[in-house]
Amino acid sequence: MNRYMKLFTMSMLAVFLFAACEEENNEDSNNDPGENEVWMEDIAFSPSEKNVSVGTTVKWINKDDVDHTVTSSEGLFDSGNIAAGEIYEYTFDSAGTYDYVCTLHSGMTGTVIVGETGSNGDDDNGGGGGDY
Ligand SMILES: [Cu+2]
Repeated sequence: MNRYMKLFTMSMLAVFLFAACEEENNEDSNNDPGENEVWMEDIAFSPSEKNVSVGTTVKWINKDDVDHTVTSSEGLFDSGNIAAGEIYEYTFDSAGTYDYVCTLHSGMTGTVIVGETGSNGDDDNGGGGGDY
């Protein structure tokens, strides 16, 4: 009988922990940039380094209350001012490393690393991202 009580308690605990974790995950997914999204939040790009494959359209979403820009360091793209809540999109058609800045906030910088189609998964597993 004791053993059953212990098992029962353990399983109840497991269910409780699982529910708690799931709630946390849901919260995270609401507070994190989605796939192919970069958020402008707290005067920073998040994530500041983004790995995508060729042909990907990256969405920058301004979550701050102030304007930002997404401006390529090589002059490849320039969003102009992005107001609070606005979105800027750019499609990366060739592989490479693309640095960009916000021209309104010094030190607000980001990088998009575009890999050949099909090699992106390998890159992620290689530990470059750190998110996985
Ligand atoms: Cu900015």
